[in-house]
Amino acid sequence: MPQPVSRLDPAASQPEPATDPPRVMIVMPAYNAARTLERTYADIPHDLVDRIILVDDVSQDDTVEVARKLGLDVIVHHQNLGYGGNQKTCYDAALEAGADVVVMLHPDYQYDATRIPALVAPILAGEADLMLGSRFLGDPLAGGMPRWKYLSNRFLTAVENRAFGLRLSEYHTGLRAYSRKLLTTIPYRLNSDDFVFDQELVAQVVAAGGLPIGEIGVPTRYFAEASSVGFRRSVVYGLSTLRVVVRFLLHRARLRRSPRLTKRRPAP
Ligand SMILES: Nc1nc2c(ncn2[C@@H]2O[C@H](COP(=O)(O)OP(=O)(O)O)[C@@H](O)[C@H]2O)c(=O)[nH]1
Ligand SMILES: [Mg+2]
Repeated sequence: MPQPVSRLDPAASQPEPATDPPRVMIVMPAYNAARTLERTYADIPHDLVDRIILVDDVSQDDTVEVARKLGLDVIVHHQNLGYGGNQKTCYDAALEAGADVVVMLHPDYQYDATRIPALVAPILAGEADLMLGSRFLGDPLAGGMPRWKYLSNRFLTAVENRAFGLRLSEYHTGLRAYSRKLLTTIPYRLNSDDFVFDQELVAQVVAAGGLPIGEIGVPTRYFAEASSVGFRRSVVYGLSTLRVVVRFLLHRARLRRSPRLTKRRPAP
């Protein structure tokens, strides 16, 4: 019996060259998370995750001690930079550490970390570069979201969907995942140091083009430690979000170009 050709080819019997599995890293922008960090950590799917980086933004509690005890990679800010400033350090550190997929998870136990495998799956499959864990695919009011937050979220989401040409169910979640390609394409360092950072990032992704966005449903959890943002800060956040939308529309219409909506020069 003649052997199949491939059997006769010595190269064909060699094992495939080993490729490293993609590295999934979690980043946690932390501020006063000592009471919720252990619970958040316990729900992380550790077999999937290469590294967990926590950036502490000068917490007034024991966040740093708890994080070190859990064995996380801890980076300490010496000045309070705010939620967006914190995330800049998070993404710089994850890219530096060689992450292929970066999950941003609030350490306040508000988002269900057991959903992370489903969140990152489309990125690992090369089908998405940004994935959002949406509370609005379920019933956020039943999960305890205050009605005024629910309504303002719905309003801002409708405005953003219209401007960005997307059909997402929410933009204001604290559970997100990004591909390395996304984080090296968009200039996130130019964004605000405040909460509106998250909205600026989505506008940058849309402006860049070619970075697909997806979402999965996550449960809504509200309890005292999970939410420090009150009415006044939410109003500032809402207005800042509308400003992001206006900036995006002006940029797209070429009426006023915005450097932060322009792609980064590709890394050599
Ligand atoms: N770096 C930094 N993070 C903050 C600050 N205030 C809140 N955060 C973090 O931002 C995230 C969202 O804040 P949170 O109060 O939970 O907002 P809400 O859940 O949307 O009401 C949480 O992970 C907080 O730890 C701050 O002043 N600086
Ligand atoms: Mg929260």
